[in-house]
Amino acid sequence: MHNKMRIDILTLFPQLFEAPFGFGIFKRAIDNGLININPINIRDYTHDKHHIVDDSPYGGGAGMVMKPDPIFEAVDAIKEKSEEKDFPIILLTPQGRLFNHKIALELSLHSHIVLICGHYEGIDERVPEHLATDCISIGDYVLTGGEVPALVIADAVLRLVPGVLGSEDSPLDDSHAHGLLEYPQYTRPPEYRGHKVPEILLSGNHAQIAKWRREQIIKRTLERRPELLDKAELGKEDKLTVERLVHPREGSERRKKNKKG
Ligand code: JFT
Repeated sequence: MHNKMRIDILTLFPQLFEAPFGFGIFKRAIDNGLININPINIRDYTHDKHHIVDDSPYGGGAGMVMKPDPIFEAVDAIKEKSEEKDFPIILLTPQGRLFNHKIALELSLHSHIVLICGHYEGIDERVPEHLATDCISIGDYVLTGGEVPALVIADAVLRLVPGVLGSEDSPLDDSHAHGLLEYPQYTRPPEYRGHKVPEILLSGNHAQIAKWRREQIIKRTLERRPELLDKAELGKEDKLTVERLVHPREGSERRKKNKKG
């Protein structure tokens, strides 16, 4: 089992990756040698005088397409140095499979991954067909390029590397690690602008607090992301909570009244 992770990011804008990893949790992890984030400028792998990385599309059409050769050559250079022989080479693209926590967990098991970011109207299809081992999208909306998706993936994966979060926080506690949304959290003051913290949380009754939190998890997930409940493995108590929320208690009067026929 590895304990370190390297992410190479192929991009036309390597500076975009400086600030996001230059502070807080990721800075500490880099300084401690747990993770290595390595932006690589695709333009460094051109051979012409003007370092051209794009060209007009075959068959016509608007805009420019990224050339395959600098990207293939940049990956060749990475392959020559890599310690892991079957590392994932991931292309960020709106045509990829949808990213989620399970994919983040799978990627975090590797000691080395490569992310390829494109721009313009897209990348020559030979990159997804013959170079990338995986194509991923972070969601159904349109961005200008693959850099922000690469940041999202790097963030989600790197925080799962042992030691990155420190010893206190465990990625096992994550919302989505258990497939449901989290319960609401509060801190001081107990009342702010007339809005009170739920009384149960100030009661000191830990059993009741645990029960309330579990109900909040079910309630929120049902209201905001009901499709997550279909996939989740619920206990008996959770199922009763769902039942109670979906069919709020009605007197027999009202039930008769609603019944048709
Ligand atoms: C957008 C993207 C993802 C992901 C890669 C490359 C160029 C711009 C573009 C926009 C519309 C149609 C190209 C990218 C994404 C996402 C990823 C590129 N563009 N064609 N947008 N939205 N969720 N991953 Cl290369």
